[in-house]
Amino acid sequence: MRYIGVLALLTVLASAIWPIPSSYTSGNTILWIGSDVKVLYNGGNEVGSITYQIEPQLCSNNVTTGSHITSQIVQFAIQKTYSTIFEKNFVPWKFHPRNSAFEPSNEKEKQKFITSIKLDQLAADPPNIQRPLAGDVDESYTLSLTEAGEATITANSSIGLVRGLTTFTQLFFKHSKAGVYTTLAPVQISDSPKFPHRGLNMDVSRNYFPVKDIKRTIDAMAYNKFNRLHLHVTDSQSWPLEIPALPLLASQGAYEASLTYTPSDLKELQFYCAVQGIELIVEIDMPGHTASIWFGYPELISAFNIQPNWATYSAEPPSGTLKLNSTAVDHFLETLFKDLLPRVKPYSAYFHTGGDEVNLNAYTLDETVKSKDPAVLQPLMQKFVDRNHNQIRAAGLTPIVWEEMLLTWNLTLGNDVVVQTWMSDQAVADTVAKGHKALVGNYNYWYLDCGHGQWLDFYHSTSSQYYPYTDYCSPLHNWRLMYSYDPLQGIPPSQAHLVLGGEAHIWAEQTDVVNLDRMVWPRACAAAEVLWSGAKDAEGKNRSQVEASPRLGEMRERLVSRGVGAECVQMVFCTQNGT
Ligand code: CP6
Repeated sequence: MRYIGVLALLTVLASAIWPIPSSYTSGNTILWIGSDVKVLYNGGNEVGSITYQIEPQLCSNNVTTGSHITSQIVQFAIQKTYSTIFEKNFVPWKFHPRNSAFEPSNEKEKQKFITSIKLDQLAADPPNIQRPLAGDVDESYTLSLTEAGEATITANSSIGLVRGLTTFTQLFFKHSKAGVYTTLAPVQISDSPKFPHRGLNMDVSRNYFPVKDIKRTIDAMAYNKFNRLHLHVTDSQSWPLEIPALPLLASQGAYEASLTYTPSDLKELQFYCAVQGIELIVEIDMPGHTASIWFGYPELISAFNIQPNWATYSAEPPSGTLKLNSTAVDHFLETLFKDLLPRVKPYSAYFHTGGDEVNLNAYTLDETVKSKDPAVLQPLMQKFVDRNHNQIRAAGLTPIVWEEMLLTWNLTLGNDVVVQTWMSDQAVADTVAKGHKALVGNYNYWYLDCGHGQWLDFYHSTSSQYYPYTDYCSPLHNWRLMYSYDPLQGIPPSQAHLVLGGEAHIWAEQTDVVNLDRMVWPRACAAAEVLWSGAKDAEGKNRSQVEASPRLGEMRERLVSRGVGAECVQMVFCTQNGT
């Protein structure tokens, strides 16, 4: 009890920055901030001092050179900082005892104001900052706010400044009468990420999500210092991605003609990510999870929609797999890559070729194979993957695959290939033991699709088949379970550097735009903090959920005030009266 009491006291003294910085001290001096505050970038030398103006949203711009995007990153960050602090802030009554004077007095003219925000970028951005390989971009920053009202953020890259400004916005509250203030000066923060790859995987095939909802998700990601949006943009159920060179993919494979992502939609999302320090990684899952290709190009697909036995051939209805030994499939993929990879490359270092849940039975019906013998299939799969990966490398990109390609199929993959694990902690250990870079995201912890009642089962009307995932959601994947997951559990320290980070996953069989926000937030915040701050505290113990809970509650309020429909963490009583 005593221990909890100490933690509660700390919670009151520290403010609720999420994810928690590596080092952070604060005081209790009140400072106000007004929208006339000057923001100076590199002493005004490089792009001049920037004062706030509401500009049309930066979106579908082209990125050409590193320096070009640097000024867009900085300008976007400043605009967002202003709108976050002055237009989308909240009154923190939920975090103070009722009937108490929880706010500073409103005699603003008697109070001290923040005079300036200095942004000092100590090094030029690397070229292609918007398409980093892991670790290429230094996201660390320091933040200081003096009692005299001088704020300074220093970083080695523009993205470091973005991360620092994101933290800066979390120091402020809206006053119930007027103005915006912090009670925490002086503040000293020095912060850097534990893992270079901090992602959210969003499945936009099982249900369609409009661009504007994906952009809201990107904003919420940036607010949590996530830096990778993995778009699982195709699957067996629909193919929403327009490929101009293969027009039937989307025209036949999307759920409905308007439910597609045009090349300009993709570019808008890529750019919207890039200016916030997020890399948009495209996945075209293959050879499994491809039944939606059948609607436009049936000759390429084996074992399509076998009724009522789809479950014999695939994980979900409809079944359907790219044929494994087909020159028509080879040509199709060459055309697909030639169209898509040059559009991916300006904004991403990676291309994800999937490879999960391939069902061997589907190849008994594939006339180019006619076998389910692994000894027959394995060399064909090796050829299939090698051919694809060589094209990806030729386009200047690095392949990512799901763990099955390495661990189930035992393929020989290039050293460059990043392996995304999902089935177990053992899979992470096995991947790095083979010398491969790994992404984590164990489905028992970081799969967000298990929300409220989802995935107990589902019923496919055409085939009259029940989907039998009866125990996957037990225990419920709540934020505390997600917070307890350590990407490095069971990994020898000598191989830890191969764990690039991980992703939380929102598979969308039972998520659409109506419940998107509450399925993802605030549970994904738990993964974000593990990935940015590490799963262990300074003493090497698992981070305290008791400490995190009220801080997450405040983060949830910040998300809601920014227009994200994040679920409630707990009742107001708990935070109004201490943890
Ligand atoms: N879709 C795809 C899915 C899943 C995977 N890949 C999945 C599998 C098991 C569970 C949840 C989701 N729906 N393409 C696995 C990577 Cl429990």
